[in-house]
Amino acid sequence: MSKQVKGKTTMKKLIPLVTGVCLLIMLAPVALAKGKKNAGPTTVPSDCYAKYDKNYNGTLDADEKEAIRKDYAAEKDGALKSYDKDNDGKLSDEEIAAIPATKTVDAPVKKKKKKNQ
Ligand SMILES: [Ca+2]
Ligand SMILES: [Ca+2]
Repeated sequence: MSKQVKGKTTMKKLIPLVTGVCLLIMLAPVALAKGKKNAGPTTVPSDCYAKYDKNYNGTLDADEKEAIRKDYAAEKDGALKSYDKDNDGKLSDEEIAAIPATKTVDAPVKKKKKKNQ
C-alpha cells in the first residue's frame, strides 16, 4: 500500500515540474534580453553631481556649491582641481556651472570609483 502511495506522489510531483521547466524555457530569453539591455551606453550623474547634488534635482544649489568650494579649499589637488579653469585656487560660479551634470558610461556601473582617498 505504501508503494502505491509513493507512485501516485511521484506522478503528481512530475506535472508541476514539467510546467516549471516549460516556464523556465519560456522566460530564459526574456531574462537574457534584459541583461543585454543594461550593457549599452548609459547616462549617469557625473561624479561631481553624484557627490554634491544632495537633493538630486540635477542642479547645484547654493549650499551644494558651498560644499564644493569647501572641499576644494580643503583639498586643492583633489578631483575638483580640473574644474578650476583659471587656477586661482577657487571655484567661481562659472566654473561650477561648467561642471557636467552627467556622464556616459559604456558598461553598467559595477563599483563606485573613489577618487578622493
Ligand atoms: Ca541640488
Ligand atoms: Ca577659479
